[in-house]
Amino acid sequence: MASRPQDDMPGDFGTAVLTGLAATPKTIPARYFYDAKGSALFEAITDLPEYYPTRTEIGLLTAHAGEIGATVGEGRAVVEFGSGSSVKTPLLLRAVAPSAYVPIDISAAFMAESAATLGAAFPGLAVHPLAGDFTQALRLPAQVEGMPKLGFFPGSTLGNAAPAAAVDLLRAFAATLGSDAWLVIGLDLRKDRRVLEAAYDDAQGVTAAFNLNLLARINRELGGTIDVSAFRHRARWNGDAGRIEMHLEAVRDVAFDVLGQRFTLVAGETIHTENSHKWTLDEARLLARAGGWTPVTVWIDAGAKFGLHLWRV
Ligand code: AVJ
Repeated sequence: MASRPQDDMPGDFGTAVLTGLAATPKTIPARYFYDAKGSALFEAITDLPEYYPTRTEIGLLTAHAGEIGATVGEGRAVVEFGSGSSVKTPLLLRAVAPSAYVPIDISAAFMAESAATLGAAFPGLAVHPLAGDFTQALRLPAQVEGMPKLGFFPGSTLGNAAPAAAVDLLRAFAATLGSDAWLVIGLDLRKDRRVLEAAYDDAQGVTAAFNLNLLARINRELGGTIDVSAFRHRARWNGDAGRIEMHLEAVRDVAFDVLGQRFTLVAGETIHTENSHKWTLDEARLLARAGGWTPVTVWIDAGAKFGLHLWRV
């Protein structure tokens, strides 16, 4: 095959890494955590004693999915922003008896796998995966045109977005789902910083491995020469911004190459790898309104750790 100019150009990951490492302060977008190794490490995080969000949200869905079903009614098309969780998605689908299920994810391969698993668990349910970027308003598959929609965005994944981007994302959801839509969204609550910092810096070091895997991924996929042992995992609560920040901190002066470019950090300098915003209930309500939604119901666990919200467009 003839050589094309693109053959020598970095892909999305390479471009993001080169741009982020050239910036001050250095940063890499959190979405690049999730290669095969990173996805497996995230699964392990969700089982950690310190990481309360997943089990708390599953508890809320188990307790209240029936009320969600009674409120939104049967026969909607459930549209999940993300490729679907093997535990949370079935809890919702069982309760709302949908006419169709549309998972939306950038990664068509990953989505096909989880869509097949769900299809087997719900025989007779029409599953129409959509490969695309859900941060933009999308045209849904023709098969669900005319059906009223129920959006699903669990996991407090919205927390990765800074406030303005979070509002834009919620507006894109409203545009994608159309009139007569509902949204079930999980949002982590603000709480004691010790609880938050432990959730993102667990005793077994799984979150540290998850964060450091980003450097290993750069070495694997972009021919990076990073000495991973020159970095340590950092998780700290930023109270002004209302978010947990994860960083990779250089423990000494360090230099390395990525895609033929040289980068240096001085001891103590960090690469900012993730923001995970936490909201009070008032902030969550403001976020809903700014994003084009009307808050209807919120369910909170007994420890006031996590909120499961039901919003109407
Ligand atoms: C998948 C983005 C919701 O922010 O809690 C877990 C990712 N990072 N531990 C979160 C994550 C470190 C998680 N989200």
